[in-house]
Amino acid sequence: MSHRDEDPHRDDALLTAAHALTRSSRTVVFTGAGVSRESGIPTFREPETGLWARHDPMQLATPEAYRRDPAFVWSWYEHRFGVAAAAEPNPGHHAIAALEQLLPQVVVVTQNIDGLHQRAGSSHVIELHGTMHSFRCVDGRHRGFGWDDFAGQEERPPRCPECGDYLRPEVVWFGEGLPPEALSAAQQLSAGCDAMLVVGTSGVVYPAATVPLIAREAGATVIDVNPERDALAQMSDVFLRGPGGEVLPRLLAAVREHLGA
Ligand code: BV8
Repeated sequence: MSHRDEDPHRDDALLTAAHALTRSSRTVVFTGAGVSRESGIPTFREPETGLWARHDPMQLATPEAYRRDPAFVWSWYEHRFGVAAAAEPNPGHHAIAALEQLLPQVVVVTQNIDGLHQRAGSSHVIELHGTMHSFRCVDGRHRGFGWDDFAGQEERPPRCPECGDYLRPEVVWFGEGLPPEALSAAQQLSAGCDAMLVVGTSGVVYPAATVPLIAREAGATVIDVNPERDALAQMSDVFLRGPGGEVLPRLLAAVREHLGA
């Protein structure tokens, strides 16, 4: 299929994408920070506000930063947890969840840690970079703690209820390996999918960024949804320019129309 870099307001690009999705028996939706942008959660490419305005997230999301100043890094996650808790899934998240009712198999592979896909109703979500909703002690011996497990503690970062070591979020920091089972599941699904819908990612963070490349190598139709025409748009079969919260509901409507649903 030739590359189509079209304005999603022109029907042909949207119809091409909808047609590819309706013919797909195994669909992967690969998302990054951009899919949560319209829920009010800043992407990594936008300057943070407040305390973190002078910091590059790439410098904060590292084990070194946590070792250097655990309380500061912890406060960044506590802030982001509050932003995510106050946020609502946007129409883009909901459209992705609705695809599950229309297509045979839809799996979401996300780089995000905000949990908004699950809150929108997506039932099969692979979190490549972990989650901010679960914590472990620094050496990883005790895992799966929730915020309620240390609500009574004043100290920040809180201490592991089992061993007293500092707790940290169960996210993947730069320089840390991705959860092997999540990464291999994502790579296998990408190698076996017929269509991949890529939403809101700059595609610069590896090895997550290999996900759409694996899909393309396997012959899947790759559809990229992004306001910016970036490197991923170049390698996609269809590029739908625009914010996910606007483009995805239109794409969902076109899929419904295709299916006569
Ligand atoms: C590792 C969790 C080794 C934490 C994150 C080659 C191979 C392997 C590794 C590397 C490599 N080269 C370099 C590396 C190292 C590094 C890396 O990739 N660095 C980059 C910067 C070059 N990778 C790693 O360190 C990884 N680990 O390789 O370890 C190893 C292996 C085994 C054993 C031990 C060690 C770990 C990477 C994971 C880091 N953790 N997140 C947290 O969230 O706090 S990454 C974090 O940043 C996010 O999760 C996300 O993945 C990434 C930012 O990417 P995006 O999601 O794409 O967001 P971004 O802001 O960049 O872009 C937003 C997009 O949305 C834009 O395109 C924008 O146009 C668009 N947009 C805006 N508005 C909207 C929109 N789209 C739609 N709608 C809108 N409204």
